[in-house]
Amino acid sequence: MKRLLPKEFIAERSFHVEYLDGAQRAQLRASILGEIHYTPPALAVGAAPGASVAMMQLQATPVVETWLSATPPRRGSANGFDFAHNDEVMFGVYTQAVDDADFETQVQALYESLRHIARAAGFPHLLRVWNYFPDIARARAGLDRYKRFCRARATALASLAAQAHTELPAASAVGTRGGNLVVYFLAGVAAGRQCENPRQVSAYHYPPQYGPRSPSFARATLTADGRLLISGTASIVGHESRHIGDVSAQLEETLENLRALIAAAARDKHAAFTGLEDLRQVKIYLRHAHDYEPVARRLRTVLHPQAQCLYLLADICREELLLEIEGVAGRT
Ligand code: 3EB
Repeated sequence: MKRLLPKEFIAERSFHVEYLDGAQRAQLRASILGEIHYTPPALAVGAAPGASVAMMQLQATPVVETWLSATPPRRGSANGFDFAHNDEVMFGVYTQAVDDADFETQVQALYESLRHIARAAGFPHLLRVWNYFPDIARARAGLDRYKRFCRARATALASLAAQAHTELPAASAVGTRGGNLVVYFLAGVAAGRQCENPRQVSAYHYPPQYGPRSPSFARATLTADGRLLISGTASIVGHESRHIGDVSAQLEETLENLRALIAAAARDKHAAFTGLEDLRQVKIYLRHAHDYEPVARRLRTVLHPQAQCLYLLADICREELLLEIEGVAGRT
């Protein structure tokens, strides 16, 4: 028996994400909060905020990550961000060429703008952030670009990371093979609830071997309407990478992490989901295109038959990691 949702989680679905093809998007154009294109990109169907991310899609049918609003969104732009919002949630996206020498200044400034824009529009609660940039492993002054990114983001988000409780958003930070720095976010009028994974050290408590500032993100955010926005999840137990060089073992460890996170979130917050079968939209980042077939075959056996999957060729932030999986869980 599934527990009923407590009252605080009963709400209309004011937004959701779908992975759609061109024809489906054209019909929904007035409802689009934002859209993220991967390679090959589809034609734009309207004036919604969006970005192109230089990651090759590996599944047979290319799709567009389409964030939809239950009510017609209002759109605007400020400080390099394009955004759209309804009465409950704001979607915003930033695209710029990376400036390698000044990357940390660039990241810190964009995060400060992001917080300012969202707060000023009435969406003070950061729920979920995606971070994509090229050359994630490239070193400068002894630090790779991901560690530099983490240092700059930590500075900008420091006030969200109090000792006992964090208000950090769920996140992904993944390397592209070219293109721009793209950061996009969801922010809410209502706070989400941060969830951590009992199998993993919280990323914001990673020890200094992973960089001078720990990564500023929560493992997942439970939204006010009871959906779980799950951060990029990899074959990490405690804080250490597991199964170096073995993609199928990394996949199983990652699935264990996802199961543990979903179960912990459901237990703590009385939410109506329990396992991998509750994942509705799933993004799978693979370092090597040749891992697509075995990974997709295995995921078809564990995911819900209606789960939408988007496979992307990408660089994971630790060089030994071969895959990373994120998603949205929750009955609709
Ligand atoms: C990890 O668990 C893998 O820095 O925003 C996953 C999700 C990872 C988000 C981020 C990094 C980030 O540490 C990497």
